[in-house]
Amino acid sequence: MKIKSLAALQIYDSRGDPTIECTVKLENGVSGRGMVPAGASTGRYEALELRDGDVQRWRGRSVFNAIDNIEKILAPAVCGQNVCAQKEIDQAMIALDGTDNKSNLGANAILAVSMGVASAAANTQRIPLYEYLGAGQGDILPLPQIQIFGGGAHTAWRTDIQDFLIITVGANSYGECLQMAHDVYHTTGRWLRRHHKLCGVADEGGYWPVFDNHAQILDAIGECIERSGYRPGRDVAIALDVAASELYDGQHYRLGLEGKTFSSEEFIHELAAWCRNYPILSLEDPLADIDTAGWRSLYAQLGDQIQVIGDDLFTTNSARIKKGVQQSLANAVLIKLNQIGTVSETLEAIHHTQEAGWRAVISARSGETEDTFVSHLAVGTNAGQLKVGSFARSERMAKWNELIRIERCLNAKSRFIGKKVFLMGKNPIKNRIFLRN
Ligand code: 2PG
Ligand code: MG
Repeated sequence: MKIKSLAALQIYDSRGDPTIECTVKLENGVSGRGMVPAGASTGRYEALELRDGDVQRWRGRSVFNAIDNIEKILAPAVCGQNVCAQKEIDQAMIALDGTDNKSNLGANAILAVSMGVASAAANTQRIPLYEYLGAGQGDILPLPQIQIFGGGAHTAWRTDIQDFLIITVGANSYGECLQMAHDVYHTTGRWLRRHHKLCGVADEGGYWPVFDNHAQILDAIGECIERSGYRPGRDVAIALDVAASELYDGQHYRLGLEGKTFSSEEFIHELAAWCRNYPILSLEDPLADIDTAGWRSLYAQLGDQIQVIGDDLFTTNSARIKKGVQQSLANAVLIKLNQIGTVSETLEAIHHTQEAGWRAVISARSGETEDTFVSHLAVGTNAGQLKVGSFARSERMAKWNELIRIERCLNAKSRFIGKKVFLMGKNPIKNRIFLRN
């Protein structure tokens, strides 16, 4: 079925910032829609999000130039093409842009079209998006990483570590994961209010807490897991997104909350101590994207015991992932569509990750829309893990809720492997606490 037209709009994301929505219409009247998210702690190797930059209008954040690029440059190339030729369409857009980081036409313009094309293709075939994206192979409901506290760039630097998340390793079904997340999220909210430590809610719906140091935060999560009736580590483990590129000045890491500065090895030492003292199962971006020696060292010390995820390090870029695999820098990759800018390159990045025996963790951004593409991507590719923020705010809940529908749609065919995702592949995690029954 051929593409008839593209219609792009400036809409608003969950931070109230402009973003792009593109509707792809087919000749048979069927359509599909793509909505583009935006990061706050963006990696230096990410594809470029084109903003108009006129400070008099939308504080420079409007996206009308990118929309113009869709209408004037991408539409003539994409219209008339077979909607199911995702790779060819993405390649044509990449060629029209002509840069390595899509800075000419904008990765936001290209991705809006690319996601819209995939949705329209699924719709015209009358199959769910997860089935289309995974060519019918996807049946695993992901284990969620759910944010309890937000920090870093998402809370005006009230804490340095960006995400304090939970992984419900004791759950036996996707539904049970959400029930456990509900318990821990609300217990934590009550606990914070009682202890006068609640400052508000962070960008992704997690609490914005007021603590004196990071150890207190980790203690609080452990206590709230227990108060919810779960065993820290055995039922509910902790995951951190350190987002360490934001803490690094090229030589040192700084934890402003403690007023401490660390060399790379000292920072690894600090993180390793946290991993020993707290039920931490997963560390994302523990080091800066340019600190390759640090990554190698941390992975050699901790890589067999915890999941080590590269986000800013890899930016969903297949070439960077392949290099990271060769250098043994991590054992998992965070996957974000807008870091690379097309659906087919995202699928390729997931493929290279899984081929290396690493885990792919599908992720939303801190600035999101009501689009649920990532829920379908997680199931379609059997990624086994999904991170979309907290257990609050509709742009987050839309993703968790879509998986309830997908589970129903898959019916008896759905699988939930839960914590077994950490035991799979060429890099199984041999952690003493979490993976016992
Ligand atoms: C991350 C994401 C989501 P942002 O760093 O993993 O938590 O944040 O979208 O701001 O990059
Ligand atoms: Mg991250």
